[in-house]
Amino acid sequence: MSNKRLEIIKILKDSEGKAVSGEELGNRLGISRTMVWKYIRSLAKDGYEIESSPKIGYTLKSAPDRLYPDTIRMGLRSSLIGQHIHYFDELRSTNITAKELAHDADDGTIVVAEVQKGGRGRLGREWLSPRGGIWMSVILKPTISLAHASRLTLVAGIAISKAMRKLGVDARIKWPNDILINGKKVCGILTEVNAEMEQVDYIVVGIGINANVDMDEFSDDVRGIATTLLSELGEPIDRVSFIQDVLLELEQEYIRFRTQPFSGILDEWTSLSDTIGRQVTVTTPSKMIEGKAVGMTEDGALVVEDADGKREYVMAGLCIYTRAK
Ligand code: BT5
Repeated sequence: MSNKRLEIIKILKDSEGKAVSGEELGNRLGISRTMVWKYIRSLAKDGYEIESSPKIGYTLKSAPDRLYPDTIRMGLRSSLIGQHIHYFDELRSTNITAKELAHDADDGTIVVAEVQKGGRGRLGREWLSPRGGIWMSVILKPTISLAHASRLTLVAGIAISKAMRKLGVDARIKWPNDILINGKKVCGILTEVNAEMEQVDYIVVGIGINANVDMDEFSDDVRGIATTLLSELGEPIDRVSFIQDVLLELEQEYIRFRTQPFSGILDEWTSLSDTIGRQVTVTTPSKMIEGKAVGMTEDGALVVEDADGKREYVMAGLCIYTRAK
């Protein structure tokens, strides 16, 4: 979006429902009233509802519910994550596009799509991504070893839960990569790593959030296990301000990750965890582990203790709760 269009939106937003004359807009932007009119028309084409009354001026009635980069950048409080935004109305998967862009991209670049046609979870599982959700991938380039890459999933989980909790929902993290509200999945995280000689080249953290998604868009299977922010809150959220919040929380956690001992992040993860303290069954490709989830290691492995006190450490797997806390 051109800077002039952006400035017009900003001025109209700041005037909080009061009309701004074409003359004032023209003066402030250093352009003619005819040019102002042209910009207003092009904004209307993109879904901005702008009332224009002769002699009085222009009033912004509503902005489109779109995650346009300029709209996100306006009011963005993070200074690294989200500085570069690649936006698509429709994509196969933001993770695929992020991996294509990653090599030449700056740390903190994000890829966002309104709809994904081939969204993916772990092990190639399908991730339903209809309109109204937040489907994005964050490209990160920390100087860390491959062994520590999975820690970024925990970092993202903390950031997203914190942003959701600010909306007033009881978001909790289910190991390893789900965010739940009242036991139902509202968000999934898919972290993919590219490394050379044990040194991380880039990490793509794929984040799928069921924000303003209509539950009817889901298949019966997914409807049974999923929830959306819309249905938890009973009204749609402002996706732009929410994504700005997620990016800020993510940046703060990312800085903490790079500058402080990992133990602080582990403690926070544990306090937001839905899994620790529960009886679980974790299925991995090679075995099934049953017991109580008692903690998490520095590498992101879940510690499961059986009835005899024997401990197993699980890096990845399908975790099912077998009994309530
Ligand atoms: C995940 O996998 O939870 C990771 C999902 C990551 C999605 C993001 S969106 C942006 C980026 N681009 C991508 O292509 N992916 C990332 P997993 O733990 O394997 O869970 C997958 C399972 O969740 C599926 O088998 C379904 O049962 C269920 N599921 C599918 N769509 C869902 C949805 N929208 N909400 C809740 N559950 C869903």
